[in-house]
Amino acid sequence: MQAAACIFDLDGVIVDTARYHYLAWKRLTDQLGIHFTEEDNERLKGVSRMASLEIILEIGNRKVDERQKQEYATLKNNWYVDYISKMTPDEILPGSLEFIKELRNANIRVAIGSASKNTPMILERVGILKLFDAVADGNIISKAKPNPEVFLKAAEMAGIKPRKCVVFEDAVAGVQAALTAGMMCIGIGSRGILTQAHFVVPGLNEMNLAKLRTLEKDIQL
Ligand code: B16
Ligand code: MG
Repeated sequence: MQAAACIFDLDGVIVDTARYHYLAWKRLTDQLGIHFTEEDNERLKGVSRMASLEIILEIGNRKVDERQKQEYATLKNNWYVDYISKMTPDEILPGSLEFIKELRNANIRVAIGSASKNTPMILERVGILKLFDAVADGNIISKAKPNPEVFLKAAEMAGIKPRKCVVFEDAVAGVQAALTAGMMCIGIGSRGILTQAHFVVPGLNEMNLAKLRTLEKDIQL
C-alpha cells in the first residue's frame, strides 16, 4: 500500500494525557474509597469514559444506578478538564509535530481518530488544531474502539479510502479498531503489548516519511 492519509490517536500518541486521566480518576476513587493504582489505569487507555468508569466500579466491586454513573463521570470529567485546560504546547510528545508537518508538506492528509470527547480542547490548548484535515473524536461517534467507527469516520472526513490510511495508535483496542477498518497500523509503545500492529515504534520521534514509505511497501491490504 501507499498511504494517502495518516490517522493519529491523540492520548498516548501526540500528547500524554494518561496522567491527567489518572489524577482525575484517582480523585474520584479516593472519594468513593476504591483502591485504584497506576497499573489499573493502564486498563483505561483508549477506552471510552463510561467504559472506564465501569472498569473502576468493577475493581471496587460496586453496583450503582445509571444516574449515579452519570454523576461520577461528570465529576471526573470536570476535574480532568481542569487539568487539561492548563496544558501547553510543551506537552506535545517528541517528534509528533515534525512528523505531522513533514506529512503535510508531502500532501499526505493528516487526521485525528480519538475516543476522547475533549479532543478539540486538547488540540486547541497545545496549539495544533489547525494542522489537521479531519478530526474524528468521541463527540461524533457512537461505538468505542475496538469498533472501527472512529477511524472509518476520520478517513471519510479526510476523503481517503481506508486501505490508503495508516493509523498510529498506543492502545490494544485502537490497534484492533484500525485493523478491522482495513487500515495499516503502526503501534506506538511496546511490541510485547501491541502484538497485532503491523509494526511498533516507541514514539513518533522514531518516524519520518522515508521510514513510512519503507514500512508500507511490505503491507497488502
Ligand atoms: P474523555 P484516545 C482516550 O483517548 C483515552 O485513551 C482514554 O483513557 C479516555 O477514557 C478516552 O479517550 C475518553 O476520554 O473522557 O476525554 O472523553 O487514546 O482514543 O485518544
Ligand atoms: Mg491512545
